[in-house]
Amino acid sequence: MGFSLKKLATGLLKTKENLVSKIKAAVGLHKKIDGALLDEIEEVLISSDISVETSSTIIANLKVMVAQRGIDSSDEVFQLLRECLKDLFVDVSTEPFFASGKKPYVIMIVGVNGTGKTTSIAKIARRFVNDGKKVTIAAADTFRAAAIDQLAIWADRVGCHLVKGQEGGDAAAVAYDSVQSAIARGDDVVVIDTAGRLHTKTNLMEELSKVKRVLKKAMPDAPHRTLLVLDGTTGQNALQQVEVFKRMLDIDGIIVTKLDGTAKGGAVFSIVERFKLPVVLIGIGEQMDDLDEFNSHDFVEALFT
Ligand SMILES: Nc1nc2c(ncn2[C@@H]2O[C@H](COP(=O)(O)OP(=O)(O)OP(=O)(O)O)[C@@H](O)[C@H]2O)c(=O)[nH]1
Ligand SMILES: [Mg+2]
Repeated sequence: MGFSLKKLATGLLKTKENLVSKIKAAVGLHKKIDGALLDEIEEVLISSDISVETSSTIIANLKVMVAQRGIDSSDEVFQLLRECLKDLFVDVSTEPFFASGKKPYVIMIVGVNGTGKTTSIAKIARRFVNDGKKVTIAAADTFRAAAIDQLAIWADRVGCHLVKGQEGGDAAAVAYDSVQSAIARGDDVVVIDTAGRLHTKTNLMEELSKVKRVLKKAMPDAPHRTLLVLDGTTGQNALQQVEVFKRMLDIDGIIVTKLDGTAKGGAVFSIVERFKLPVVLIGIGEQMDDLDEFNSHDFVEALFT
């Protein structure tokens, strides 16, 4: 499940360089694990866009580990830190994304504009199609004609159904139709694209809530996933987006895109630690196979090996 370690390490190279090289440098300057070394490591964590709060939690956990195990040589701090970072994910539930008992499996994708919603949808649809599934994608971003056209091009390339409406039309109606027609055709998966920007933020949240409500009329337990897309290059700023969307929409997982283009990948740790929301998928490039399931163990390993 998820990317190979090699591909992941290449995709995360910028974050890896930022985080791990600096920690190595700090460890090189201190023989023992003492307050000075831990302070330096904390600074490095913060500089890789792990929030101040999460960094301080990590260091506190690290201190406990050091004391409990009676470790004092700085060489070992690397291994302990790996464990501490992996521990951040233990309370967060994860279920495989590309397998579901639901038919159709309805996935609603939300997020502010430009974060990578539409291209992630194309990648998701392609993966399901490759797995032999019948897929419908819904152009419920009716705010811009270009958004509908972009999705239509992807549907064509990927080889899946497209349900769309008019520019300026009712997004909830498009979403409803997509599920109804997928049921009628016996499709396995429905992925719904939504607007990232409307005239106001309140409009956007109201529209997205309505899409969600109306979906239930087509299929009572839909959407089975409501995933928020975050642009990895925005680092910790993405935390505010989680805050807003989570409050309004009952988000059940996160997609972090563009991790290939940033040294701020440490933000992933803060998102999980603060909101206890699973990162379900990550994007590490623009090709179709550059989106895959997130695996916390591999994520940490790719950064540290
Ligand atoms: N390098 C890189 N680029 C990505 C990744 N994911 C998406 N992109 C790029 O990000 C840009 C924006 O992606 P879109 O999918 O159009 O974003 P959107 O959220 O649908 O945007 P709006 O419809 O304007 O709200 C595109 O140029 C994508 O190719 C990724 O994982 N890595
Ligand atoms: Mg889009």
